[in-house]
Amino acid sequence: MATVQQYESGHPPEWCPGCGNFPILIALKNALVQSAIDPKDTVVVSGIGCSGKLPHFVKTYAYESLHGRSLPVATGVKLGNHKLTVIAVGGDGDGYGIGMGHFIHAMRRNLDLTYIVHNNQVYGLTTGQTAPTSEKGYKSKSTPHGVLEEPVNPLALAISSGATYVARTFSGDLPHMVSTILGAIRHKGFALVDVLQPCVTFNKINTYPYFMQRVYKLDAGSYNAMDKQAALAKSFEWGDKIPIGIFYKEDKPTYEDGIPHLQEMPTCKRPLDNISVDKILDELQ
Ligand SMILES: Cc1ncc(C[n+]2csc(CCOP(=O)(O)OP(=O)(O)O)c2C)c(N)n1
Ligand SMILES: [Mg+2]
Repeated sequence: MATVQQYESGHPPEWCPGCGNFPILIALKNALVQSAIDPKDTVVVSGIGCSGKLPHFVKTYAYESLHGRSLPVATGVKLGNHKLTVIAVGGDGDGYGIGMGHFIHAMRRNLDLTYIVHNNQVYGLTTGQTAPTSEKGYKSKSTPHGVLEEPVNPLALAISSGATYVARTFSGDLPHMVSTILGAIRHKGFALVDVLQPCVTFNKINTYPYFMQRVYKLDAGSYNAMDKQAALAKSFEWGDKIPIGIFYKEDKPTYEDGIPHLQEMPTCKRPLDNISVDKILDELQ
């Protein structure tokens, strides 16, 4: 079994002091250790953003892709070798803004992926513009009079689009993050982990104290995460109280389960002996 030290890449993160990305990175490494998956069988893929730097800081296979494109790349990796554990990470702008189409379609497919969204409700890397999850009225350099739109509700979208593990956690609660991310990695199907991640530099509204006063854990004893309607209703609770935990969980076949050749072996292991590259090239001309 690997140790947390074995997941150190040797590149220290350059996030702002106090950034909620630090505990997410620690939680991911601890969840990977507890998952007992060999680091060489793990791929972490990101888009672009402060959060998108994360693959640099974890010693697995890694890919920092384009803004909003972590899920298409993660999908390609998974279909190339479905034996790998594939984890996509990125920001709320990356996943719920420019990457929104990919987000919904990846969930419809129920690919066996873990998707961790560092939801700081702001564009961090580009110095503090309003994001799709910024609260209505949020003022920033891009919306100086306050944003007019309603924020995107990622959990409601995930539950209604076909994701089979839909969870929210908080970067101020390390044990909760570790168990939520570990559950997502172990889950067979598309797992969304939306992390409430204060941006200490640009978001002066959704701060650590803001969340400390509001966040509460869904009660595993009384809350039934298999009830889709109840999960959808719960996903709209946001205000004086903000629930964290597993909102929805379902066991159903993955996209990979429906692809015949993957039942024999991973795509990357298929022999190429009887494939004529010349013939394919001729057809393409
Ligand atoms: C196609 C494209 N459009 C815009 C950008 C500029 N850009 C880089 S990161 C980013 C938003 C970052 O916000 P978020 O995804 O929430 O990540 P954070 O930095 O907050 O972690 C933008 C707009 C880009 N790199 N590529
Ligand atoms: Mg952001």
